[in-house]
Amino acid sequence: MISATPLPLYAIGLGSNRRHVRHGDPRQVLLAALAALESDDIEPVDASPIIASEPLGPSRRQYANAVALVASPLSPPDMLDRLQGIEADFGRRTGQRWSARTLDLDILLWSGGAWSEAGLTIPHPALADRAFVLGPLRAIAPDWRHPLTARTIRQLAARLVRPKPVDRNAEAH
Ligand code: A4P
Ligand code: MG
Repeated sequence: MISATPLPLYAIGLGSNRRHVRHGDPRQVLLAALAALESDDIEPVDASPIIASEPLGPSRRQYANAVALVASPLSPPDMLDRLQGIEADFGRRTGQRWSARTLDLDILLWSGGAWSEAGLTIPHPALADRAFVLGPLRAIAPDWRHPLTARTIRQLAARLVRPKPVDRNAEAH
């Protein structure tokens, strides 16, 4: 009998700011990575547009960023293993935090909720602070609620662009 239980969903963040010798510029790296995600137990559901974003951190090269929604029965640690295998296939250099990279794949959200162990935290801890993640994520999953804050992606994205209120005390002096 075919199970009626829907497969868990993952939101996967993709980033690149280096050319790949075969695939080409970062945008083409992400297109190749989206194709590489599909497998027997990872089913692509949707993909955001690919955006260009200014680098956060020390790297000076622009990034290409996107978010994919995939359905998969894999547990979060198994999904992370799989993503790290794909990163390695794309020639990612490891060891330098925030260095220029050919391909960075992060687990942003999982429909199972939160997960926390050494080396794996879901939701991704920086999710709510990063426009280059929330923008593409809003394009494909605006109503997904962050399991820890209960805010939707649409709300989190709106908070990032809203101007900060004027500090009236500071103004008075
Ligand atoms: N890890 C823990 N939780 C997760 C998760 N939910 N998904 C661990 C994926 N990995 C997770 O990550 C280091 C370790 O995080 C992994 O071994 C895994 O066990 P990494 O990707 O190997 O190292 P990193 O990416 O250099 O460090 P970090 O802190 O993950 O950096 P980020 O947060 O990935 O940021 N600017 C723009 N415009 N666009 C970008 O995409 N990306 C970064 C990297 C910096 N600036 C950027 C962008
Ligand atoms: Mg990362």
